[in-house]
Amino acid sequence: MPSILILNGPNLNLLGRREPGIYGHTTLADIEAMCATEGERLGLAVTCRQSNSEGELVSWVQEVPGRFAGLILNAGAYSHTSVALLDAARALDEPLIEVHLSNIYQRETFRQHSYVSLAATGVLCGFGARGYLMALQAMAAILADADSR
Ligand code: CA2
Repeated sequence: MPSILILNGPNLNLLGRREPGIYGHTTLADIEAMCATEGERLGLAVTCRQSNSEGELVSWVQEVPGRFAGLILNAGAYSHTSVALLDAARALDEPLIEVHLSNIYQRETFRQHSYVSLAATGVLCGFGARGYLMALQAMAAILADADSR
């Protein structure tokens, strides 16, 4: 069964407790449980990790080759600032799907650019917690396509 790594960046551990108007009421634990269930349905083994540290996220992205078939990444605010995460993401051959809970294009100008997007296979934003499930579905389709070639 292919393994997928889901990484969440800074402050996403606070989900559901503050700013529900922007990010909803779902907690990160809820999202991780939903992803595990959806992964099972799709035949994907899902590993979820969260860090507030840019360096730890970079190290985890570097773990993908050889261990995971794909990466789903919500790098939080580092999406908009981190050339280090972009460089790590660019070193991957595996599919990378970027997720944001909010529609970053409806928000402040500084959130409307993502370095991670430059290395992403695709980007989902504005679908709330459902975006992670959509990313898993897209990942399953991408991996199935690659298998049939
Ligand atoms: O929309 C997204 O998923 C974001 O990646 C969430 C980040 C934000 O910096 C990005 O621009 C867009 C923020 C993560 C959650 O931050 C919270 C802060 C306080 C309370 C709850 C969540």
